[in-house]
Parts: sequence; structure tokens; C-alpha cells
Amino acid sequence: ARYSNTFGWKRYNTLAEIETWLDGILEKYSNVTEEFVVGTSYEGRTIRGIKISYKEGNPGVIIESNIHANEWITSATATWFINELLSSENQVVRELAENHDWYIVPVLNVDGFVYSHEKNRMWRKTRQPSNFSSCIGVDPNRNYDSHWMQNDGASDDPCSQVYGGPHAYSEPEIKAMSEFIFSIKDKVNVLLAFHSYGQVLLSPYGHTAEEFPENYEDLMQVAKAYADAVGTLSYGSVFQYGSVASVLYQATGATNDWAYEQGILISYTIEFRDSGNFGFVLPPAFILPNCEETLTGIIALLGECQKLGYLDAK
Ligand code: 0X9
Ligand code: ZN
Repeated sequence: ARYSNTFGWKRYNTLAEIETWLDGILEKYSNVTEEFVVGTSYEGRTIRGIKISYKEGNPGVIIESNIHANEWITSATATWFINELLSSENQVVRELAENHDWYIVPVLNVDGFVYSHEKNRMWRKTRQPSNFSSCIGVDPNRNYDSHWMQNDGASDDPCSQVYGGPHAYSEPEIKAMSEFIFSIKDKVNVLLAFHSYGQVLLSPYGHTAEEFPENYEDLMQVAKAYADAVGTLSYGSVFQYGSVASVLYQATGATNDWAYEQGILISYTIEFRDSGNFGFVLPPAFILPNCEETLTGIIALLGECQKLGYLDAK
């Protein structure tokens, strides 16, 4: 394949490399893939996604990846996952691929991702300047209109790493992604937001640890299926799970809380490797193990969703 020489998931790829690879994938698998454009970033880049559908009318699964610029393992894993869905000959993976409609955005925060590669490896936020500060960027995972800025779930200081922005949807990337999700939500049953690090599956809610979603027990059962499946792999990571606010910290305006409120009832933030040793700067040797265990986890997660009736037509 034309991408395999430079794209072996043995190192992290730049946005340009990912886009060239994506072009090759869309060409090679044109019968089952379709490009979609989420929108345009602050700096004018096109935010691209790929839909994979073997038969229309399957339950939809959205994967949002690299909303945080420095979490490079997320786009490495999303691209590897796309490749597996399209090329694996394993029967279980074939069923995974062919019985769901996939909407995958490998790099949502394109401007931040480029900045993280070229200027500052630890860059997290978007790149839109503020009107009242010299600090740049908003935490895009605090910018959706879900309990925006409530309960100390974000900061109003433009210099903070968790700055929520001057208003919800101030970031063009988030306005566009929310509109994209809204436009397909009636055929989407599951949303997975890829993050790192911490090895934890986070369900709603992020704005309070006092309240839990109506289907919280199911959300925990599905998360347990993921954690158990990954845990049985010889090289598998130990995953925890719980609601954001109960196991992590209060965080408002995040993708998966907003998506849940839009009726996507299986909606998680998944924090990949590691548990803190390397953190965001995960060495390339861990890319493939992380990819493999994520695939195993997602197979188990969707299997559990199926059992509980979450993949039935909406
Ligand atoms: O703080 C975040 O945005 C996420 N952690 S990270 O280290 N990747 O930055 C967790 C967000 C989960 N929050 C909600 N779903 N509310
Ligand atoms: Zn993150």
C-alpha cells in the first residue's frame, strides 16, 4: 500500500503525513469510505473526517480524537483503528467494521496539533487569540455548550490550560464539531472521545459528582467490559472507570457530556496510556500496544452495548 512505508505506527506522524495517508485510504477503499469535512479551524485548516460504512443503516459510532493538541497517541490510535477496520481479516474485526457506521475525526484540533509538532510539544489548547489577554487559545474540551463554565468546571482566565473561552462555541473547531454531531445524532448510538493520559473511561457527568445519568449503571457495565477485556491481554493496561466528576475533577463543556445531552446515551471520554510515567509524551514504542488494546476494548464495549440494547435503531 502506498502509505505503509511512512505510516507504520512506529513513530508519531505530523498533520501533513496523516492527511496524505488519509487521502491514500480514501482512494484505496473508496467503495466503503467517504470523506466528510467538519469545518475550518481558526488558522484556516480543513478539519477532515472519514465515514466508514459497509451497509447504510448500521448503528453509528463517532470517534473524536486529538481535541487536545498534545495527546498525539490519540490520532496515532485513531488512524491505526481506521486501517484495521478497512484491512483486518480477523472475523471479529470484520464484524466490528461492517456492523457499525463509523464517523472518525483523527485530528480535531488541527491548529494546536501543528503547533505542538512545530513549536511546543506540550501545547493543549486551540490557537485563537484572546481579545483581552496576550495568552492564546481555549481548552476546546471546555468549550461545548454543556454546563459551560459552571461549578468551577473550567477557568475564565485566558492563560489557564482549562480556559473555557469567552463564550460556548467561541472556538470554530468546536462550533463545527458540535454542528456535525448534531446533524447525524439521530443515527448515532455511541460517542468515544479519545484522550490521554490516565487509563480511565469517563462517563457523564463532568459538571457535578452529586448527580449521575439515568443509565449510569449501564454506562459502568459497558465501561467494565472495556476494562476487563483490556486487562486480560498480556500487555494490557489497567483501566479504571467512573463519571468524570466522581473519579477525576469537575470539567464542564466537554464533548462527551454535550453529546450525552443530545441523546447519544453511550458517551465516554477514554484516557489512553499511560498512568503518568511518561504522560502526554508517550514513547513511540507504546503506540502499537495502545492501538491493539484499544481495539480489544472497543470490541468488548460495543458487544456490551449490543447486549443492553443500545445499538438498536433509534
Ligand atoms: O480534562 C480533560 O479535558 C480530560 N482530561 S485530559 O487530561 N485529556 O485533558 C478529561 C475530560 C473529561 N471531562 C468530561 N467529560 N466532562
Ligand atoms: Zn485530553
